[in-house]
Amino acid sequence: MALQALLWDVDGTLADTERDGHRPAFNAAFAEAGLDWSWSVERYGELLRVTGGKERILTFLREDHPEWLERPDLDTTIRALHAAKTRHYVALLEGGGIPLRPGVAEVLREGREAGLRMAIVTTTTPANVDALLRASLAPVLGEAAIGWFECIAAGDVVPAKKPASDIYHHALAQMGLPADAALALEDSDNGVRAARGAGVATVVTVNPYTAAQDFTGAVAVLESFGAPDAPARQLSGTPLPRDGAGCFRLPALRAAHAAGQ
Ligand code: XBP
Ligand code: MG
Repeated sequence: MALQALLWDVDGTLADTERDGHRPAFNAAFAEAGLDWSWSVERYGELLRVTGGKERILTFLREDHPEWLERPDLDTTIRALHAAKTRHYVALLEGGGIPLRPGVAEVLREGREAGLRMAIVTTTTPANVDALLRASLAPVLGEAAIGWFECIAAGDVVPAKKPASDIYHHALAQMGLPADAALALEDSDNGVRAARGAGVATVVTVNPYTAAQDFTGAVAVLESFGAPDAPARQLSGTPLPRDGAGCFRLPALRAAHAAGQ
């Protein structure tokens, strides 16, 4: 089936939000609550194997502070910490934003101009998506670009987060789209498993936290989509075509989708 839609992951794919966005927001929430927990860049990388902020805090407590699991208010405490973390994350983005990754704006624009449908398919909290689109996407592509995503599938709307495929099934159902008409853009092994489990062909753009992961099932793995001043390498998979400046753009994604059928 011809490519009809691009399904975008957010964290690590649209922008490198984890190390300098989510991580400091978690740490600010811990400090605000009077807790002496602080996630280093390295420790956060380990905790990233668990998607979802509330789930990540619970995993951290299991591993580093098991005595907390006995507390009757554990669930409430995690929810409160996570709500504070979301507040800090949104404020951080509003205070300056985190840039879109190389080539993301160009691929979005080409997709839009070609009449492709687009959606967000993410584990992160909806308020975080909204903040990122406003702070990082709108200044580059204009306010109207926020509306290019006909569906924002995010957070707790499904019971199981990535690597479960629920969020992809949810987005496809919302869009009335068969899986083989879509291409997923992801940055992590959990994302690939989620998309592939729903039957959606997937292209990966890695980041420093995910570069060593196993992307079995992805059609292609790229460093990034690339920019004219910073062309990207393809790391594995079906060789994808580049444009004259050495970048991966919509023709590359169409080729990836065709190869993934
Ligand atoms: C992203 C995540 C998220 C963020 C934090 O995964 O794992 O949990 O780290 O978001 P993906 P919340 O890129 O696969 O969507 O704290 O809002 O859960
Ligand atoms: Mg991601």
